[in-house]
Amino acid sequence: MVDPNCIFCKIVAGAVPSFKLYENAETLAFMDINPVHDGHCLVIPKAHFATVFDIAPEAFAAVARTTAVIATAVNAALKPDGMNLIQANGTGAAQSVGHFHIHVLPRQLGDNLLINWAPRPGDMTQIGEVAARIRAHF
Ligand code: DGP
Repeated sequence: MVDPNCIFCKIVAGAVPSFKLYENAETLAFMDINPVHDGHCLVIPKAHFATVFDIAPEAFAAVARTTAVIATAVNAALKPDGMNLIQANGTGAAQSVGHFHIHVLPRQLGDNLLINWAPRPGDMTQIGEVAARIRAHF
């Protein structure tokens, strides 16, 4: 299941570059290009499912297993004040990429983050450096 117009399918295929953290047969974890805080990354199924309403249960389970691994590594690498796992479905929930994904989102005390945050361009050098710190914890 691949959608040729999907940016995350292109990342899975290697046609679009990303800071990959981890992958296995079913899932891929990579850095978010618009990080809210350092360490903000995404976990996706390699197969294309648009939302939680479409994803196969086995694929959701595989994403959940990888998310636990990634969240633990991000926590060890960056020691944030807390962490949210966020998953959006549909425009009303501010889903902007129609390929199922879970945000692993480190938090800082007092950041007053709204769930529907405004995207801001990331610093690619900084994102790459943070990815290396997280990978060191696998
Ligand atoms: P959502 O709004 O919940 O659908 O989150 C989609 C996220 O995907 C958003 O935080 C930005 C990120 N994103 C969008 N395009 C790209 C891309 O080409 N590369 C990477 N690494 N992340 C992307």
